[in-house]
Amino acid sequence: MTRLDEKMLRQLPALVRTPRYERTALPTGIVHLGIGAFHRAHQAVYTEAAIEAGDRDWGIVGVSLRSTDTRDALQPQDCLYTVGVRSGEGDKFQIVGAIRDILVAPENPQAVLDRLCAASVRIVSLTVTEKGYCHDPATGDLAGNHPDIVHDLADRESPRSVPGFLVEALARRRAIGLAPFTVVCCDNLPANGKTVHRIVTQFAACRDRDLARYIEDNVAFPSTMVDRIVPATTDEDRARVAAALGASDAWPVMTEPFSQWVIEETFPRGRPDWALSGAQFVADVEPYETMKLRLLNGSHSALAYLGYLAGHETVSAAMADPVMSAFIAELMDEEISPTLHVPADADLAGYKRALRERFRNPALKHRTWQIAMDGTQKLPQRLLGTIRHRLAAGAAFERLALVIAAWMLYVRGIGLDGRPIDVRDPLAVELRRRADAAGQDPAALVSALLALPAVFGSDLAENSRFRERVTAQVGSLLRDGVTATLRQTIAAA
Ligand code: CS2
Repeated sequence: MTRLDEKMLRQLPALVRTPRYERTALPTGIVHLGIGAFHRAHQAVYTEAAIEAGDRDWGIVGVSLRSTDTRDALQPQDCLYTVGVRSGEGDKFQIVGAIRDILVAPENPQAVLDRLCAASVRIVSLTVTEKGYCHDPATGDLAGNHPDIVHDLADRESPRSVPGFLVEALARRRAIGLAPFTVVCCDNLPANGKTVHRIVTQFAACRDRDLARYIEDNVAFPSTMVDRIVPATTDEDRARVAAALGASDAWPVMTEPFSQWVIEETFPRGRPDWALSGAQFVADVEPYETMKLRLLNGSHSALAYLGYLAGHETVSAAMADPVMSAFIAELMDEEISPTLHVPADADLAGYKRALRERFRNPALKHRTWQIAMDGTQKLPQRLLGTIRHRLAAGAAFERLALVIAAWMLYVRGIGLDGRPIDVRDPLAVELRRRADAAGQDPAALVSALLALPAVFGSDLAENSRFRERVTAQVGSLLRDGVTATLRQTIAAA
């Protein structure tokens, strides 16, 4: 079968949407760090619409910070790829052309710095996942002892980390008299613009105070709330895309119809007209972000740990379990919603209903295992902030405690059925060591894991109510299993 590329575009079936502009003429306006599936199904699609509408300044150069996969797959396709939008009502396909080149940072960090210092580049956007910022998730501060940070402070010319690349590029632009780029974080971090601003300034201050002050005064870091569910692409997806295109695409992305992007309007050097595809520009993103992190991502992590332990491979399979789905609805309504400042234009009940529908989308095979990854980086903003809020209000948090308990059992690396779990987390080895030492004793497991200040801070580790509720739920999961514990938790409330 022929491979998707520039020459193939005109032969694709009429129902497949293709770029309607001259790609080769696009200058690079955006360098995107972390060119994974999420960026390609979200921000790149918004940028594509702006380019199609005539705003030609915004070609994207993607950078992979680790693996060569995306570059190797997309280069033979002239960086073209398919976005497949899947729902119960069928599939829609679009070929996106906004990405013009892909670099692999470890192969040639100098080439990445060169691109970051191009005069045409006005935006650097990021989807590098939570752990990509080399920070302490409990405090949001730069992790000064992270090996990549230690490396990048010693060797400025060939960075490995996000702060290392951003700060070196900003220093070089300043030295040659070029205005800085705007940094747009599109990861699920709390107050993501502010958080990345702080991490970058802290890194710069370790190099040179004056540079830190320059960044402080001159670089914009708008916060954004990004939302679109994008499961990892499977071979079955590739076959589906090939059948629709009549050509093969080695690296398509599959997603849902829903997409949302709420952006703080701080772009001193301009931006694409992302509003054309529905992006909302607001003065304060935080209420939207907290609502999304706590309701969507918090419930997602609940479905991941409880669902995985109950034997559900995907989110939609977990949601098809009536006890699990009743639990998720209660978790949202009773324990998460009361902690939110709902944005004035948001309809909370409608938002939650839509969320549960999205989780049920039977056409998306979103693995619980995928969402379970990197829990130590995700729990603070998804669940622990909500728990702190409930503790301070003297309110119940039985359901939230159950999710933390499920995470604790998950990271032991052995399921309730005795089968091994492939735990992916920057702290996986440490988690395993602590869990092994605790054995089958719930109190010992909870103590061992709560003593991770980067995740729980010191306040939660010392809170006896929190410790007690989580320990009780760990005990219940071990003794009675997931479904009985869900039932008991629902009934107790
Ligand atoms: C998910 C998110 O993998 C995960 O941890 O919770 O990637 C989620 O799908 C997105 O945030 C949806 O916008």
